[in-house]
Amino acid sequence: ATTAAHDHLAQIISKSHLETCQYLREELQEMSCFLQEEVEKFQNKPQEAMWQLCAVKITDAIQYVVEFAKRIDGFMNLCQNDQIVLLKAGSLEVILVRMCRVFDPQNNTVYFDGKFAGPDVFKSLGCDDLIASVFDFAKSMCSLHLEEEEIALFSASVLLSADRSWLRDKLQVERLQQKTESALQHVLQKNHRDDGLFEKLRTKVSALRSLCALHSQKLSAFRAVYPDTVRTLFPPLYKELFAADLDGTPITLC
Ligand code: 4D8
Repeated sequence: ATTAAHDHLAQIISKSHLETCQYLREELQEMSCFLQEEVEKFQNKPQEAMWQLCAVKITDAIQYVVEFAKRIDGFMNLCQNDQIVLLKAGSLEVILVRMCRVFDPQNNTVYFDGKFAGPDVFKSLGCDDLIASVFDFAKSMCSLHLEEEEIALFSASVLLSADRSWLRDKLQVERLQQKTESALQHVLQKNHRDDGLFEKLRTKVSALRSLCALHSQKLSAFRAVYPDTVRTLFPPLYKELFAADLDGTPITLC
């Protein structure tokens, strides 16, 4: 494709990203960290209540990712099955990519529920290993110092992964992903980032897959102990994406 075609796609995807990423990085600069007594309030929550809070927060963030997907050229032309397959497999991955925008690597905190929170805030989830891995991931994403346009295109290429199971038209997704990736490479070149960054991002893709697999494991373990909490208190969209095997929740994605 031509430079103009790459620029055009990069622009559309950046615009969609900026319009759907909830916070501007600058807005968050003035935000403070939770105080010790606030941290303790999170830590003293019952496990179910903290899980529910996180499920609600993740669901909010996912709704913005769905909006992002809908604005990507070509995504809406995919059949509904493939749109759902891509969102099911990729929306949490995109959230974890977006997390690096609201992560402060200096003091290992992330913007959560109004302030910056360290891993200790999530203690009552009982998933210390998952939280530690997610924070490590965010830290290493931050060390790549991606620009907003690069984050946008990387998020889009994660979402448009053509190797997801159950895709009906793999070829069509592959074409979209290839276009997005070559626009990303073009932008990296333009930004003089051809220092192996594209290859580093590939390794991030496999890290994302492990993190999401770990999240699913934690959810099934939690669900085994607290089935009613999940059934009655978790957002339907969260269940549909991560626990659809539980009950036949109707499709609310598209
Ligand atoms: O813009 O929507 O406000 C994380 C969740 C981010 C999980 C959210 C979370 C985000 C993952 C809450 C719980 C990333 C932003 C806020 C809420 C993504 C952990 C921290 C969004 C970017 C930061 C800021 C726990 C928002 C990983 C998940 C584990 C469970 C056991 C449920």
